Amino acid sequence: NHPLGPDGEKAWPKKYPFCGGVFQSPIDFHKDILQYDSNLLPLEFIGYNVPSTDQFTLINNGHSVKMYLSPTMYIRNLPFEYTASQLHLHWGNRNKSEGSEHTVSGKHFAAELHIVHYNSEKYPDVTAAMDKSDGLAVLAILLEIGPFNPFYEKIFRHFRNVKYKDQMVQVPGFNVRELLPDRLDEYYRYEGSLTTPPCYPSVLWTVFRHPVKISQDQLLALETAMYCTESDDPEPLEMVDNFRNVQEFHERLVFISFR
Ligand code: GRE
Ligand code: ZN
Repeated sequence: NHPLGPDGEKAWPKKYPFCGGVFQSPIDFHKDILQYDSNLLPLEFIGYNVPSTDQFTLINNGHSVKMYLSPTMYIRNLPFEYTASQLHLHWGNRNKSEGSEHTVSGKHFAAELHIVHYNSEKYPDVTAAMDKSDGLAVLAILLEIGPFNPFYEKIFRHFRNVKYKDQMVQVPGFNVRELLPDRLDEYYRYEGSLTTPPCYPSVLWTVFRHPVKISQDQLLALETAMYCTESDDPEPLEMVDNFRNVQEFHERLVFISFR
């Protein structure tokens, strides 16, 4: 059994009780649970255009590939001001490119980008915020196959330098807004959790309705570039299928900004 994703996750609640608890993510967006809310405004992104003289650290943490963001990046138009912390991806494998965490009417997308922010009005840093009910805001971008995407390539071109766990590389700053879909006004909004242990129910989710396209080659690079294991491990473990299954969503609603 693979330690990540659908196989590994059955064992999570024993060690991490929140993983078996309430407000868990991801979920399937299907029509019975969706409710239009006219108050959902497009988010505003401040400081997202990071100069190339600044650098982001990209790291293979053994579960995903994660890029630390600049504390000068933040979002407005949520209940609080949220400051950027990191982004990371979830994906499938080369034979089954169905690695998104959230699904729409039961359908997976190829992969999913998460941009994690913390409530910087109430908490001093992401560690203090991550277990608080109003602690985090995560933007989720669904990825599907299409033309080559030069903006995602600004991250993907560094994968060769983070093949193994704990490897890291510096990435020149760029406009992180370019990773988002053109339409920022249409999204799903609900209260959920981290999708990895300890699964704290602390995340205000914004999942954009419109997927972003990356090429077949770029997706394959994501699905095959990395290992969960360190470079000297005698039993290398490919980093694939690092998505969690959709969770029960009883008695809850997802608010949508579109009809
Ligand atoms: C994750 O590890 O996948 C994760 C975080 C923080 C927020 C959401 C999330 O680390 O999915
Ligand atoms: Zn995630």
